[in-house]
Parts: sequence; structure tokens; C-alpha cells
Amino acid sequence: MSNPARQLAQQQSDSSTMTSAKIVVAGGFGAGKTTFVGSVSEIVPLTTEAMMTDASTGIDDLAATPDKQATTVAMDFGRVSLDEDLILYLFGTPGQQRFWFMWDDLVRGAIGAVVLADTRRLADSFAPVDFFEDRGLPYVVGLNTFDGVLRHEVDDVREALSVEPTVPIIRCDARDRESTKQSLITLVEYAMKQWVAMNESGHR
Ligand SMILES: Nc1nc2c(ncn2[C@@H]2O[C@H](COP(=O)(O)OP(=O)(O)OP(=O)(O)O)[C@@H](O)[C@H]2O)c(=O)[nH]1
Ligand SMILES: [Mg+2]
Repeated sequence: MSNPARQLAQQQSDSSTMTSAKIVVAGGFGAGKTTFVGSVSEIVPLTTEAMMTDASTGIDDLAATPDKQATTVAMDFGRVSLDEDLILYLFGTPGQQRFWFMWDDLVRGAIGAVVLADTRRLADSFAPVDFFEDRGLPYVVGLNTFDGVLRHEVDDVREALSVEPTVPIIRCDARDRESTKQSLITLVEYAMKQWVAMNESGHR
């Protein structure tokens, strides 16, 4: 487990301390990352979106999101207070594969990640899930139900993505503040539990 999670746990044990933590919102192209950060952020989110042009035709698949006009080229940034003691700084990744070289920098110091998945395009989530598995960073999978319908049962998604039974997979609506906030609460609780488990088993 990374040092940031340990720091968070230590700071939280002192109830008088205001604590902040970094969270990454990741996922495949057009999974709803910018929407997620924007819906939950208490500050006007910083976005780095560029208009999609004809140059992306044949490269970026817009079949599932025909209204999509812009794509993140660097990152999204937002902030949300989970309670009066805990502020989360949210970093949304770019989804297009040609910008993935930035992910390593974006996850530095994060306590965990929400991997957004569109159940209509589950294959786009394989690489993001692998990324966090490889780095041992706690993550939860957020199923962004675009049309309000979950195309696959959670257990089937878990199997398809080869995600361990302990990793939370939750339904969310990236446009809805309560839903995105709940996903973040699930992630923070899970990241803390992971750290405690690691610590107890003697791994640091
Ligand atoms: N109906 C519906 N549309 C959504 C939802 N989330 C995102 N969208 C739309 O889907 C498109 C893609 O959303 P973005 O938030 O830009 O996705 P992204 O993951 O940031 O995309 P990239 O940065 O290009 O990878 C946009 O047109 C959104 O308005 C959702 O939950 N339901
Ligand atoms: Mg984006």
C-alpha cells in the first residue's frame, strides 16, 4: 500500500485534523470521467478538453456516445469534501490511448482510483483495470449506466474484467452528484481497509 493511504489513516486518527487525499478517476475513452469530476466537484472543475475533429474519425469510436464533442487531452481536476474533515482532490485521466503516458504522473500520490466502465463497451475497461492492478493501487469499478440500464449483471462484469471478489463494483450515474459522491465514499472506505489489511499482514 502506498504511503499516501498510510498518511490519510494517521491523519484521520487525529479528529481535529483536516485531511486531504488525492483520488484518480480513470477509465476508457468516453466512459464519463470528465462528467463524473464535474458533477461532484464543489469548485468549477479544471478541464482540458479539446474539440473532436474529423481527424479522429476511424480512431475514436463515438458509436456509444454520438453527442460527444470534446475529449480530455491532459486531465480533469476537481475538489469535493466528503465530510467536514476530509477533502478529496479528484484527478480525471484522459481516455484516449495516445494520452495514456500521462497516467503514471497522474496517479502519483493517489490513495486510490475509480475506474469508470461503460457496460456497452466493457473491453475498454480491461487496460485501465490492469493498470491499477499492476501498480497495486486500490480501485473500485464504477459502472456508468449511460442509458439507465445495466447491460450485464455485476457478477458477469466481475468475471469479464477478472476483478477480485473483494474489489467493489458499483453502479453509478456520472451525471448525478449523490451517485458520484457515493462511489467516492466506497473507494475511500475500501482504500482504508486495504491499507489496514496490508499493515496487519506486515507488508508496507
Ligand atoms: N446519458 C448519459 N450520458 C453520459 C453519462 N456520462 C457521460 N455522458 C455523456 O457521454 C459523453 C462522454 O462523457 P465524458 O465525461 O466526456 O467522458 P470522458 O470519459 O471524460 O471522455 P474522454 O476524456 O474523451 O475519455 C458526453 O457526451 C457526456 O455528456 C451518463 O451517465 N449518461
Ligand atoms: Mg474526459
